[in-house]
Amino acid sequence: MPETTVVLSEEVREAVAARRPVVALESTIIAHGLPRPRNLAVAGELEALVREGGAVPATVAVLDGVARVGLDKAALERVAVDPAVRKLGHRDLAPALAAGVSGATTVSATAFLAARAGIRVFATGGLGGVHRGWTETQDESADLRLLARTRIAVVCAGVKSILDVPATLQRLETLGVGVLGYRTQAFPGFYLTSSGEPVDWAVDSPEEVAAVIRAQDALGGPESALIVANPVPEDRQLDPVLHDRVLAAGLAECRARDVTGQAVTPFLLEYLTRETGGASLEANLAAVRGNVSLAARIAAAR
Ligand code: PSU
Ligand code: MN
Repeated sequence: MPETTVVLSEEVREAVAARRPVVALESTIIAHGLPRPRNLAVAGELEALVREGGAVPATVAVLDGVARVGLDKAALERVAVDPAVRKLGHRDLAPALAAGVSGATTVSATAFLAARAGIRVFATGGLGGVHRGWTETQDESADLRLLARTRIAVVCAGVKSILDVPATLQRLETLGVGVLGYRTQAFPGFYLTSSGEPVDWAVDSPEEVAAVIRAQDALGGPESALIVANPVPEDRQLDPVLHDRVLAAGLAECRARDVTGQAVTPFLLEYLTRETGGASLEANLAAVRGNVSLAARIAAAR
């Protein structure tokens, strides 16, 4: 890749070169997943949490046609406040670079760029996956296919509960993406501590996750991600009854308004925030914070 296609910040470049701990962070959650103006404060807070955990934060985004790994303060602010910032999955990167536009990167685009930059650990809120009603809409997040081809550990609170969680777990199995439950035997439910689905492998410490990453590297073979599924603490989860009720209404609203494609996930996240009086947002933030802190400890344990 030409040196100007993917640009690492000086701090990230030096840390990667010296094999110091680095954690990649996505920017779609900042630009399209959280309400303004809180999103800017959260962006800074997440970077600070990575540092507290002993790692260098590398938030990823595309600015004026340049893919950037590691943003300075001004760039982070642009991602948070500029309404022209688009949502970019992996497949959108080439057209965005060619057109010279700016965009926030989803899990698929972030994982791709972070892995290219030599970063091994990535934290987000909840992954994309198979949407409910998939048989009609064929809406499956590009996150899954990309994670099947990318060697990176992704710390997340499972997949977003707006999705068809059992179908998403099936797809992850088919695609050969490993899933570890972090201190849990149940796959987390994003806003909820548990999705009710089991996981095959559970780990108890950052060191154990690091050992799995080392084993994956030692095995070699086809590249694929490792999902570290870290549940939101029970006392921070969204009330499950409220969750189910508001989500059902949100899904119906989504259909009634014919919201499709890239707009579905931001629409539902915003709907839940509004209709739960902000409670879903707090659960989302608690999950993301926990994931970012854990990712930093995993990166530091490698
Ligand atoms: N996690 C969150 N909030 C978000 C996302 C993740 O807590 O907004 C974003 C991620 O960028 C993920 C995207 O890749 O939602 C999935 O969107 P879609 O379903 O359109 O692929
Ligand atoms: Mn989608």
